[in-house]
Amino acid sequence: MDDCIFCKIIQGKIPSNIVYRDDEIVAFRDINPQTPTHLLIVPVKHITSLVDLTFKDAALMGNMITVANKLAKDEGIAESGYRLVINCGKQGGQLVAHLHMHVMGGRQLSGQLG
Ligand code: DGP
Repeated sequence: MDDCIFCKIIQGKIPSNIVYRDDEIVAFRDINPQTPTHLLIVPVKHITSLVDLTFKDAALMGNMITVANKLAKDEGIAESGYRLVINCGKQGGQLVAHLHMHVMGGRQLSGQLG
């Protein structure tokens, strides 16, 4: 996708702080962190949103969650706790139209969701 900011990050066309990469996914630090650790995990292939996933993407999603777990350990927040968030669509709060999982932690998070 030519006009997708996360595709450009994946392709190295715009700078970012990448913390993980494999054939399927890339993880980088959120430009506007809401928590001391705030990472974004994205699929390399352009998937617009959570709603576009099918059963064929089950392994990809498993990889994203497993990498989130690894990165939480790397960041030192696995024991204290962290939150994974995927916003989907306008009312779900999704601003960037490339599927991404937020990995957030490093402080006490609110019990409120939305
Ligand atoms: P969401 O609302 O779930 O679509 O979250 C989008 C997130 O993407 C938001 O927390 C800020 C982050 N973001 C937007 N543009 C950039 C960028 O150019 N670089 C990085 N690293 N993060 C970005």
